[in-house]
Amino acid sequence: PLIKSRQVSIIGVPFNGGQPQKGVEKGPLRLVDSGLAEQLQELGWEVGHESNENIINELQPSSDPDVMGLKQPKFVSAVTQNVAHQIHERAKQGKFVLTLGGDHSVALATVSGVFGVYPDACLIWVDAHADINTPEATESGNIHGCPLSFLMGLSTDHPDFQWVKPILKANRLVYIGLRDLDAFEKKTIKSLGIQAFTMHHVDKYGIGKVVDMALDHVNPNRELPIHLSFDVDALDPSVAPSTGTPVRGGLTFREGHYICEAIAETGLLVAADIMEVNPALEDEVAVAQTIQVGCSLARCCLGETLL
Ligand code: B3U
Ligand code: MN
Ligand code: MN
Repeated sequence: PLIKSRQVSIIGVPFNGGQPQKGVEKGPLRLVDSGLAEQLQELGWEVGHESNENIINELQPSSDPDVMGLKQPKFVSAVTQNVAHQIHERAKQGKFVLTLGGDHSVALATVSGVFGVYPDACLIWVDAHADINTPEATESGNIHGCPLSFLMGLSTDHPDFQWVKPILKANRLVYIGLRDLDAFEKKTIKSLGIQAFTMHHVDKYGIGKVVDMALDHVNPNRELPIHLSFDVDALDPSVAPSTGTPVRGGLTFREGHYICEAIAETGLLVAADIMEVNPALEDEVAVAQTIQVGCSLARCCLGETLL
């Protein structure tokens, strides 16, 4: 495996500024409180944990008006730039980086940090949404719908995100689970030739073939480092109900886990994000279910089901 140390660094990012709903900032601590660190130790990993519970509030600016149609740009920028450095340091130490969101704008931090250390990495984005809107194109203004456009250099003129380097090439990105795309996003995926496996493809080919095809595209020789960014809304709402923008017709429990298992099995996974768990949404049973699923996806990424 690429991570030889068997050390994992859990980075909690209790941040909600990339979208309007409160509660997603409580995701990371709930995942850890339910025993995630101990579970990973059980799998033979040495576990470090940085909760970032104190830094986020300090980074909130007193005034943060919309800029170029984006909401809370200064807050999102400050938090993600800060966390990007932290993730870069951990990855550089040879640790597996497990980031717990927080909303998906935090991928600005995870992908920047990880690709700074592994420039030839590929990114597997598991999500109901494509998160590739530009400031010009976004209809919501929510930055969690935009991180990939910055990381790919499609949005270079926003003053608050000049620190984001365009490190992600179209042929190093693959999507799985898409089913709720804006018109601009569809057009962009097509025109850049980004490989995308929607739920239609999961139905058509089955998840085993989809993951094989996804890896064949971004990692044909199975030699490049892999970063997995998993938005729990990729899962069906019956599997992960407590998330901000649930969309019907998502991945089953097994399909979601299969993705993590198959990627872990390559030995090339160096970083994983578990994003958009919102413990303030739905009832306690739903929250507990979503937390459990988040933990078990993370464990699968770290080899739980490998013999
Ligand atoms: N594409 C829409 C909706 C959305 C994106 N990500 C989530 N929702 N979670 C947008 O706001 O950009
Ligand atoms: Mn997302
Ligand atoms: Mn999503």
